Amino acid sequence: MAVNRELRVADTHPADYPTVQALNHMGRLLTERSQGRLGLKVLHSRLMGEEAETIEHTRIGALDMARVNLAPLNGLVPETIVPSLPFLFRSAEHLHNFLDGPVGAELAKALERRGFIALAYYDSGARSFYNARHAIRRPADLKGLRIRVQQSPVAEAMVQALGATPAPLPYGQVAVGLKTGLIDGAENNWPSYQDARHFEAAQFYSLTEHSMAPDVLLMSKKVWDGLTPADQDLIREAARESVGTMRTLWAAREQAARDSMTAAGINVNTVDKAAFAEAMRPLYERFTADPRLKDLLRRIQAVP
Ligand code: GTR
Repeated sequence: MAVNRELRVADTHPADYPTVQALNHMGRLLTERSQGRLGLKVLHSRLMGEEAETIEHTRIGALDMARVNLAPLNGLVPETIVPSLPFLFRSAEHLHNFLDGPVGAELAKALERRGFIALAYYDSGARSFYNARHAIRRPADLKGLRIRVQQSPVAEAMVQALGATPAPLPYGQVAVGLKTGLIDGAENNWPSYQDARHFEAAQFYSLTEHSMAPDVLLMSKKVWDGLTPADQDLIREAARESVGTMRTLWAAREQAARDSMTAAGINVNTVDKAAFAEAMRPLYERFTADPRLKDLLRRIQAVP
């Protein structure tokens, strides 16, 4: 169907990544239901630049939407710090209950105050450390390693708490950084580790599962405010429906990536998780000094 107005949405992931597929699904729904008045142009594979740029472009309205992780928003929207804290979510169920409930809606309000309409939260699994040197079993094994982290003060502090040196590089530079030895390792979920080809140089994947910061689909509030309420409803509804698709795709993709990486001979090991949680605990005090954030933390923890 020919589309009248194509909203441009940026995603750094490649065409077959679950987030991109979920956006394609959302675009189809939107076009069908608006009878061709609205659609999505999904600009994947970093076509619109790295995550930090797509966030800024969305904020100022130069881009309509961006699918990003919460961590690179930490500097801009303080409330996003809380769900980016390590060892916060007890399970995917705890995370979903938070995102789908009133506390998730409150986070969306905080994003709105900073110029973003949060249309949907997408799964991003659990992030673990991987590196080119040796298996990481306890925090001391990270000592002295240079580890790439997302561009967020929380992510930097996490690695510092373990005695490693954080390197906040954009996602697109990680594979080369690993290959050239600029960095020793990084941390991410299984699908990113595989699709961004980090496994080629970093062959030790250690199951710290320290962070479950979700992804989010942001729309520019500037663009949003120029739409009719009826079109806003259509967009919200299509985004809401893409979440179920995303969760199904994610669960399958996460397992498939883990299986294929294991079959390819990657060294996978379990860790002493309690020791990692303990080493990172001081981040809670440091990053939730603001009483509003402390309160948000308590309420996320209290979600069943
Ligand atoms: C991925 C996430 C991306 C990006 C990336 C990174 O898991 O989906 O949005 O934040 O990690 O490490 O930069």
